[in-house]
Amino acid sequence: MGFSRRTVLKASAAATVALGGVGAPFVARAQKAEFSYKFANNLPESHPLNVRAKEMSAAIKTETGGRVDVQIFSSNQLGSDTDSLSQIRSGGVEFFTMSGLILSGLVPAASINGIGFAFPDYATVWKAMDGELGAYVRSEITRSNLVVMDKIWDNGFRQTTSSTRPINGPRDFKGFKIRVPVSPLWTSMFKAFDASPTSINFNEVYSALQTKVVEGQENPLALIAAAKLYEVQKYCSLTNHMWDGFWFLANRRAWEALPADIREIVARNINAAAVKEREDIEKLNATVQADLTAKGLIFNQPELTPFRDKLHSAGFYSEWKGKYGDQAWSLLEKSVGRLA
Ligand code: X2X
Repeated sequence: MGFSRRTVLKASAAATVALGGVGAPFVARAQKAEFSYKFANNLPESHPLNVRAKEMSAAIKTETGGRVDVQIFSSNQLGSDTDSLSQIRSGGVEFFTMSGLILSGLVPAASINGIGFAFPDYATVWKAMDGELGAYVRSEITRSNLVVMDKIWDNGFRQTTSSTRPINGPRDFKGFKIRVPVSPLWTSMFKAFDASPTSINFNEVYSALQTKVVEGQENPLALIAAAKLYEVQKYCSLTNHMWDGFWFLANRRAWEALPADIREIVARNINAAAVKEREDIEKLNATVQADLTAKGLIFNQPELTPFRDKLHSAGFYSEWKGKYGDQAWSLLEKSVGRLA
């Protein structure tokens, strides 16, 4: 130790003097919140989900008089999606947004909105997810002992990028080395296209593309832009093959530790932020393709019917109908029309 006791005493006395009369009330106001909760997610800070989450956190702090502090950890700072799913269950994190497709590792029904080419447009998505289909999925999530907020956040309709070749039709998927999120539905769907899918968590996608461990990946345009995937990809094919969203999950013990009036404030602000985030993505969708083109990505719009036909002939729809069961499948078909 380089300090004598006297030096330390002198230094701390000096610090007290330096803070003076201003220090004391400031320290009192900066008291730790009664409920300091971590919110983990896998998206870059600039993505609308994190922009709206920041506003949401500020509103929660104000409305609860500082009792609740939601701290946001973007870009998998606290671990990959797979890690975060364990943490939300154990209470290592209190809040986490996760794609229903990945959550299906724990709650099989949660991937149902990702069935290939099921949703024709956003109007149909929100009607289903804010309606009966979403309610069914949330009841399944609740059964797994997680808490889930009512409004699902938008990730978007997913498009395919590649460093080697554009995808003009299902045949171009043959042997295509594509990264998919960790989820049986994704693997099954790209296998049905005769592609060669590899499950990789999102926090490793950029480097997997950069080092060419895989040729391509698929994600919504808003995220391709926010995560700068155009830096390591050349083509973007508008395959629009599925709609994906994020459920806002809470650890049950942490949620139930909140008094009822506080819970109401927190849930209301989270759901309001989700609705605003959906609008942000919708607005972004009008301009993002032009932005990505300016950044060098080459777009093409394949005809989509042959992709859907390929999934049919590979038995994809009947296989998944069997897995979800008749109740869930009929809720999906009630929203989107007949699939299998
Ligand atoms: O991992 C992905 O590709 C992402 C960010 O879109 C999901 O969370 C499914």
